Amino acid sequence: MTQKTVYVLGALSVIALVISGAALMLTFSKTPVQPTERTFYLSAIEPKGTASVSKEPFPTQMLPAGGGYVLKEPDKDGNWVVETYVWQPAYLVAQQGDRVTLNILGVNGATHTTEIEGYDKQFVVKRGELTTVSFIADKAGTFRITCKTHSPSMEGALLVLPRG
Ligand SMILES: [Cu+2]
Repeated sequence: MTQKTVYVLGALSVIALVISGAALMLTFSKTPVQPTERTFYLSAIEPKGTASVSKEPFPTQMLPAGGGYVLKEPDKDGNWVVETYVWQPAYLVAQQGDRVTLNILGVNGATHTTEIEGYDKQFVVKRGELTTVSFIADKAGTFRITCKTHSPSMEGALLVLPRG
């Protein structure tokens, strides 16, 4: 086999690969993606930071009210605490028509009065319990998942991508 033949064969293989790749992409793009089950596992958590006034002064700036942020003044030893309530994870993605199931574990905070806005889902997440909410995501858009007990920080969203 001459070197030129090897080059030609190499070029032909590359062209064949590109064509088969394109055909594969075309096949998949024509296949409608069927609605599926989307199961999410979330937790209601409370990250916390502590510091001593001997190393870090107590902040002078107020945090927004609403229960989502907590700033505790220095104790007798000069230690102060900052904490916030959040969903983990906070942002969920599904496609229109999917069955979405949220399993939410209450880890920190006694209760969380929660709503998925736009889907008319209201429920309370309790510490130590797994709250399960399931529905068909038939509307596309961004739907806030808010805890009324810990605003404004305990907020996430369900992003439902339009199908088609
Ligand atoms: Cu909460």
